[in-house]
Amino acid sequence: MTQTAFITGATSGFGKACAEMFAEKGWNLVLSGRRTDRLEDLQESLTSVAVHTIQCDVRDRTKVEEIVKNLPSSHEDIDLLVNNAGLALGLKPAQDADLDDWDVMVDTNIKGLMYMTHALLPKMVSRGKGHIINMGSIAGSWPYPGGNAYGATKAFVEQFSNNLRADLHGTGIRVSNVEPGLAESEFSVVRFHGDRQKADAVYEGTQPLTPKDIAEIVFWLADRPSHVNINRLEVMPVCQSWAPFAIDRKA
Ligand code: NDP
Ligand code: 8X3
Repeated sequence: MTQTAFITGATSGFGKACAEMFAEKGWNLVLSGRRTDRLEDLQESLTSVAVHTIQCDVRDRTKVEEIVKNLPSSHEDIDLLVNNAGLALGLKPAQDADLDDWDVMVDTNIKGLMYMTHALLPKMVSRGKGHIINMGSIAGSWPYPGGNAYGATKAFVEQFSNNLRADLHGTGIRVSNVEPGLAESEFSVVRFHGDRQKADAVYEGTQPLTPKDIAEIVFWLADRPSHVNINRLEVMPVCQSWAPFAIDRKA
């Protein structure tokens, strides 16, 4: 029986790589994002499976509810939701950060993920089948300067994932949180508001994770036998690890 995955943020980076990976493995797909040209390109390139694309801003609660309610019959049984749409904006210390950036991160990474989950869960529960894979981050567990609101949104994703598991006990629905570290995508271009030079500098001299690395992990999680739930999976490139605690020493 062909399975169907709903991947948010499929127009770039991890989401696009997941779309390609799941298509290669024969899954039918619902792909969403805001950029219609990218969705059209995906629709054209992924010809081996049934692909349904939806232009949707996950911050729009009414729209999210509407698109889920109006899924075509060919794609209405969602076996996997990859809650991937998200972003970081800014890397300034909290005292200098732009409050609008914080609003967008909270609205997308927290509220958008909640809206998608809330819209799709009832059907999964009634079918007694489903898997939600949330895209967290190492920033949800480990603080770093400038991570402020972004890291906090990903900490929400981690705890929300755990609490979903508690609520879904006995339903057969699986929930996993993937927590990647440094990975090259459009993430840093977005974080630095389009400043490509600043974005490139993030990866200079490193071998970061690739979107394909993450897609392989997401597929592996989904492909475990149905009695196996990976709760959280943290992954960094080898070139990344932790720094010592910062200590302010007065002379
Ligand atoms: P990209 O910027 O390459 O992709 C982000 C995707 O999210 C795009 O498809 C974008 O689509 C979509 N998106 C952003 N805002 C919205 C919105 N309001 N509504 C709908 N879709 C939206 O970054 P990544 O692939 O790297 O990021 C994917 C996820 O992985 C994010 O949640 C990010 O926080 C997380 N992550 C990234 C890491 C990294 O180092 N790259 C590490 C750890 C986690 P569009 O603009 O078309 O709407
Ligand atoms: C993205 C990874 O380290 O830039 O979530 O926050 S990091």
